[in-house]
Amino acid sequence: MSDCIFCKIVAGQLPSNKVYEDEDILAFHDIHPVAPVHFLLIPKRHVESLAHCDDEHAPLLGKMLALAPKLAKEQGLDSGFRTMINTGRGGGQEVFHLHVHVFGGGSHLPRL
Ligand code: DGP
Repeated sequence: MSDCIFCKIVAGQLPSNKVYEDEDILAFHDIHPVAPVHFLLIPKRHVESLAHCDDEHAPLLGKMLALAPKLAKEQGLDSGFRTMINTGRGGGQEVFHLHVHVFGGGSHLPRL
């Protein structure tokens, strides 16, 4: 998607503070962190949101979620972390390229 910010980050056309990369997935620090550590896991291939996923995306989604604890540990989130996927405008999504927020650190996160 030529006008997608995260596709541009994947393509190296926009900078990012990278946490992890493989053939399918990129992880980088969020530009507006809500906690001392806050990074995003995204698929390299453009997928608009979780609402645009079906069975075909299950391996990719599983890979993304399975990476979250590994990367969180590497980022020093030893006491835990929160994962969040905002989906659609009603779900607070602002960038329409699927992403998993992973954040934590500091004293505590607010209760949901
Ligand atoms: P969401 O509301 O779930 O769509 O969150 C989008 C997140 O993406 C938000 O926390 C800020 C982050 N973000 C937006 N643009 C950029 C960018 O250009 N670089 C980085 N690193 N993060 C961005």
